[in-house]
Amino acid sequence: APVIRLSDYQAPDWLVDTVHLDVNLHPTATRVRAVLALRPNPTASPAALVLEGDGLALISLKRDGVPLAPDSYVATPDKLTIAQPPHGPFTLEIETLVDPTANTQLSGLYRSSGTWCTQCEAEGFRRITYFPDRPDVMAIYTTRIEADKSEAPVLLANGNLVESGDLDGDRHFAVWHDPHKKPSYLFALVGGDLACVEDTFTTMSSREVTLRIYVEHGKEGRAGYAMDALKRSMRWDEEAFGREYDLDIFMIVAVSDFNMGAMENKGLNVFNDKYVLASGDTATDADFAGIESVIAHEYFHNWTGNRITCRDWFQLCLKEGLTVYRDQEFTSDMRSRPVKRIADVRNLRAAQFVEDSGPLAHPVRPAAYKEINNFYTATVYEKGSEVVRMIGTLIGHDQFRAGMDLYFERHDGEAATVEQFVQCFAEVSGRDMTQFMRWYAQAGTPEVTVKTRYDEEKRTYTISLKQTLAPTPGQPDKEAMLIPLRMGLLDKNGKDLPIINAQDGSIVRDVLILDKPELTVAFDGMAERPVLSINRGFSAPIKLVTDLTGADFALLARHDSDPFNRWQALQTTALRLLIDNVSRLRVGGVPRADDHLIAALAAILDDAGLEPAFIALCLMPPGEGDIAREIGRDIDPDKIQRARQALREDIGIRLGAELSHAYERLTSSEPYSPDAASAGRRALRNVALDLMAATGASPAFTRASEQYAAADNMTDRMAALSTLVQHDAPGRAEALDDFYSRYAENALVIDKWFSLQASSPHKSTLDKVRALTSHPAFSMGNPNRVRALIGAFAHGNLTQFNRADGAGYAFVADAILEIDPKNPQLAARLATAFRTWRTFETGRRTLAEAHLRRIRSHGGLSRDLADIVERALA
Ligand code: HT7
Ligand code: ZN
Repeated sequence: APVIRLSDYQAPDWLVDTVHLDVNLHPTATRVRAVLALRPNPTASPAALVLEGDGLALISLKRDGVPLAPDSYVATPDKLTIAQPPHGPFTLEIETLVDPTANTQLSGLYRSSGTWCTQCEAEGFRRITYFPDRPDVMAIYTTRIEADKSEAPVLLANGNLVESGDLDGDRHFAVWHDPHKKPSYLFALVGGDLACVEDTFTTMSSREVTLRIYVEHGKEGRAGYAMDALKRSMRWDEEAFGREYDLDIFMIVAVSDFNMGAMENKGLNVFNDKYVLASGDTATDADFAGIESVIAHEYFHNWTGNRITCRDWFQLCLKEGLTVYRDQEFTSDMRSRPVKRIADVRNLRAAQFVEDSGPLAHPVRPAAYKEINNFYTATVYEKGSEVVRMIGTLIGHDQFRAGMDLYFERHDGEAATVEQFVQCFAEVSGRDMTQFMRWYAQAGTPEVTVKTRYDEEKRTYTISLKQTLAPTPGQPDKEAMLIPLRMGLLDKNGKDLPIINAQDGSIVRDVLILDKPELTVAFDGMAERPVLSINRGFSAPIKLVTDLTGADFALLARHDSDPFNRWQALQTTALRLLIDNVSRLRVGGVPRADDHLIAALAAILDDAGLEPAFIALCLMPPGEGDIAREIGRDIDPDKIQRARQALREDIGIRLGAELSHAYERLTSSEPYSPDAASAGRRALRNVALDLMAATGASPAFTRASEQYAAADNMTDRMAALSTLVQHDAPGRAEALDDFYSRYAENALVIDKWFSLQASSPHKSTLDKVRALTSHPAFSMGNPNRVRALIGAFAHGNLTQFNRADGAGYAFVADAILEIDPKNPQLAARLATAFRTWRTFETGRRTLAEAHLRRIRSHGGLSRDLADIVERALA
């Protein structure tokens, strides 16, 4: 496949002012008539007109209403070329035929449980009609849809409904007009027999907007939370960013076959039903939180993505990183800011740091790609959000908001670039952002080493910082980054000291700016050695290595005014212990215990002033993936699992009474509510249960069994089941069977049942997972099922995917090859599980590599999968 490079960007030759689509829905032969009003781009010099296609069959072609002579164009499934188009504007009428039922890729027009729907990002519109399918071609769309009334009583497209009516022979039609210019990737249509939940929202300028959520019949009762989240998102965007909704109607359609979470099509968001449907007895607190953030994310795209879109796909972070930042801020305001920050950082480290340190590492704004679908990554999304957050840290809240206002005002209706975005903040703040731009261009996670020194005589405290950035694919040498480190200094009682730094301007407010390879900063007037709290709130997405002692971390864990660093101090302490214990286990030793860590955890558990959700996070030791990442090479996953289990057991034994007390205290007789405070109490109670069960003591298993049976909500039932399954407790099999029979009718709940079994560290897991692929509820054709079972195994089960005998790799490689011909995007995403292969000990490394090579040598791989496998092996 050819490499597409940012440096080759050229403005489009032809522009499209309007698109009139006439879509005649049929299960296997949908006819699409597209009338494009084309005009030469005044800033380019058009020669031929070349429109993209993908698997299309052309039926007819007219220019200004007149059929084109067959020798005046060339149409292949992938391209339509008119060698000598007119010199001025003209209309092109293109008729194509597509087969939605055969479309298993879920890109373009496809069917999901009988519903016709579209997915056009990134390059799906070209699977519907020939088009200049690039985001900088923005047009006004009018869509007429025609279908059998009985098969598709609901016909939807972007914008506002302008006409509808009945036709002969049980047919009917609807015409939708979207007054806003948009790129083709935001086009959508839906046709089906769907139920609808309706509400209204009054905007800040008193306009009433109709809100509709379409779901399968019988599922209306599970759309209420999504509707509530939508209304809160709309209000928040007005209050936090001054952004108002801009159509008369906003629609969401939930479908059960979807490659990602959701899609922000203008006025007609299409969602994976996992991110719409929830009730207390079918969805966990985490599911509710997921729905809230995805609903918000897609809604926020209306301004960051739709009104202002991307000039080209290299600018993907312009809409995705910024919109993730906005949805994270929304959740922080709706729920707990510290808890959200910790959750986001855990996720960033687990997904993005791993990506950044392996063969698939790429900059937040990649410079080249072969398959754009493979760049919807944690780097573009989550690191992209961190980069936006750092701009806020550098220039402060008010200037950040002013920069956003300028961006909205200046670029509304445009396809913009990252430079244009950052320029807005440079202008409002007067700050030179040249060096900061390296965050968009250089891949890899910077490592900052901090050494501290206290001079008792001079009463100065000195911090020496050093930054390094390891080579990543295609980037052997790196330049110094501009790293904003929010910091504080604590006295021996844990109180914040004033930061007095007379020497230079490297500290602004409480932010230390590291912009050189090395920097030394001195603080004067220190009567005693302070304790450094640095990278507060995780102000920069870096790896931090400090010379802080165990006692320093104990002080931070107990007193830091920054809750993130309180949690981080505990994590760092636990990680140091775990890594030491992995080393001990590898030479045949036994894990040691850490009294200080246990004491610190006891203090947190006992601190009535802390939110339960925060305490729950503090009690959870670093995950197996965190430990593996920290070790970085020659990894033995079994030892990691044992070291972590030993720590959990130690916590469970030594804090048994406190955990039991917390468990009882947090037992509630209130009816279920998904609000953050109630969810936090459940989180802590369930962490306590799991730690008690880690001891292997039967009373804990009895408690888990009782909780499973008595639960009035999915969070508690699932947590109890998970404890039974993860610890291989007696009663595990019965509980799993019971769970299946209770929820057999609900595919989204059965996905939890698949995932739970796929994540068990037990050595029988692979056999179970293999057997489950033949279960009637499983399907290789449905992305949610595949992710729930095989994805959970490959991405979430460190020991069993990376089995020493390579059987985990063999199974996942086979699944990838089976999925690829049907759904390349899904196969490629699954294949990223192999990206860590070089970090394992020789035996596993050799086996993983062999399976990657086996995939690569398989004939007829999709471009998506070939790209991932080639980069993973490079
Ligand atoms: N912008 C959306 C991305 C997306 C997507 C990309 C490729 C293939 C299928 C897809 N479905 C959705 C989702 C978002 O970030 O909001
Ligand atoms: Zn997005």
